[in-house]
Amino acid sequence: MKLKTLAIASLLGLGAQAFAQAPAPYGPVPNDRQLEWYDREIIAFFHFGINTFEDFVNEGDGKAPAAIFNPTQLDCLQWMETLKNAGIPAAILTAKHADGFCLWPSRYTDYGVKNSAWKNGKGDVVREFTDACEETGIKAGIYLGPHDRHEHLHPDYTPQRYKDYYANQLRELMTDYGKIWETWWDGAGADELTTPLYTEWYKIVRDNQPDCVIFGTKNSYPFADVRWMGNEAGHCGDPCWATTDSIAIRDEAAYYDALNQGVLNGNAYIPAETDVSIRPSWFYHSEEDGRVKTPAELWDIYCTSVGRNSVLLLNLPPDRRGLLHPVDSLNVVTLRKGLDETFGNNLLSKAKVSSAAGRGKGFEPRLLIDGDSKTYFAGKDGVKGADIIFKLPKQETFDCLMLQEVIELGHRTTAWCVDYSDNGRDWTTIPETAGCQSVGHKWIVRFKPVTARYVRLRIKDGNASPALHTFGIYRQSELLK
Ligand code: OTN
Repeated sequence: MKLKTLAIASLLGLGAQAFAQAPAPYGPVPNDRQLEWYDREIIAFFHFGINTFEDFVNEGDGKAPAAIFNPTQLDCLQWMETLKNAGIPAAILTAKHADGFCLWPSRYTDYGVKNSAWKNGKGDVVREFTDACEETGIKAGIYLGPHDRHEHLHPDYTPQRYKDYYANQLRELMTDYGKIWETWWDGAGADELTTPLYTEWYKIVRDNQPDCVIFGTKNSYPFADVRWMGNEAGHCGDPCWATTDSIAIRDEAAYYDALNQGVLNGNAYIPAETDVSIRPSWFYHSEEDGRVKTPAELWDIYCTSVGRNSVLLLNLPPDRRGLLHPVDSLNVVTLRKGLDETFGNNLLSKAKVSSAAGRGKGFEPRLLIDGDSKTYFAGKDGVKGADIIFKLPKQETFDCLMLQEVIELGHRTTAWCVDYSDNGRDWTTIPETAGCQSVGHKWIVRFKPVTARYVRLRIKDGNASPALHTFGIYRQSELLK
């Protein structure tokens, strides 16, 4: 981690004179779970369950007979192969969706795989999923839907009684399946489940899986490492702050704004996770085979999620065979190829960099283009602005840029833009950057192609002096168009 590197440099005696001191963090900062989560960038969501075996059902009522669950060729390694080719390092499986059907042989219910036709009731999808994750180095996550329509049908159902049922199932999943990297507490239909219920469930996660990122919303929000982003269309707000308020906001519109945009200088660090399906539905339905999001649509979503300081949780629903459909796989792998082509060539990488701003040795502006996310440019304490000029070896045409902040040091920059010039004296602001505010983990802006010899990153305002580790300009890959 960059902060550690600098601390070691100063311990070795390189510090006092040779290196300037690192800036102090500003405001709430990410914990280690959040830092690891941000670096995933894209997580796969696998909605798979009894709904897959019903025609056009996405929110089952808990009454479908367990026997109908019967994938003919389930192969979780096939799912992982797509993730490996798509550069997706983590995945979350719906172990139980709102219909209550359990993909593992839970000791606490008969409603699940053990009463299905699949493998004569001897199968365990969660086991096959976590084993495949382990074998391929993918980080496994579990969605255990808090809302359970099947249990609601029980004549003695009360939220208090359900608390123990859910706790027992959560304990099975948090203890019997190895390391779990994320749990997902969907807020859909779960309003009656109060924060005290979640308090007990939270302890089960934390005691057994200390590194597990918790997605929380509504009444589970006090335990959240990451928040819901406010819609399922992939559109984070602009700005999108990782900070927000830890107390639930009563007013509905303000609540959705706080989810979508965060709260500048909010008192808690709870970044936004963006859940969106590659198909219109969350579960697979063959009727939607012609409506899979294209690489260009996925690129749009990537830019308004990962490129807006969020992490993309992309749903790839397995079909009735228990396999990913080839079009879903192809499109997400093409997205990765397009991302690699686009961001693999920073047109600033050979530029001469100059700035009157700068903290001193160890924090020079050229570190913005060295391709190393552990080194960074930082300004002087108390100076919130900075102009950094990049002179390219020759004129370049570009239509995309990316800026990344040192998130360990908090949300610092709050207003910035990018200008271009042919002579280094007369500058034009790229219009799409004129209102840029938040940076955070990654901010991407796309625009009409610009041709220029000079580029200027202009940090206009901040909570504190800037600390930025990467800046680049790019041409968008043809694969993404
Ligand atoms: O009808 N809904 O419940 C609904 C419609 C559209 C978008 C979301 C929802 S529910 C919503 O789901 C989120 C995850 O996608 C979070 O869990 C929210 O807390 C929940 O209200």
